[in-house]
Amino acid sequence: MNRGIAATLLALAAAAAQAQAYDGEVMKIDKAQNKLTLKHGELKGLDMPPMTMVFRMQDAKALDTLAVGDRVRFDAAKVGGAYTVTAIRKM
Ligand SMILES: [Cu+2]
Repeated sequence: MNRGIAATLLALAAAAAQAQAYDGEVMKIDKAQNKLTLKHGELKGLDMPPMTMVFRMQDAKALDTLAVGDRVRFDAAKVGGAYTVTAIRKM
């Protein structure tokens, strides 16, 4: 296989692996600190078992759309050493 094509396929596979959305439940919202506490299931992309933990929000305005007890789907990544919610929506 052409090396350029192989590299492209690897990049696409990596992007697909990172694009998965996770299930969670909102436990606490801290608008002043731009933080969100989620109870989440396994996060395969981050190699993390189910737990309750605090995330930083990439988009602070998203906190205005959430309430404690909401079930959500979200994406997360480690950004600058901090676990960060990169996208989130109510179920
Ligand atoms: Cu966690």
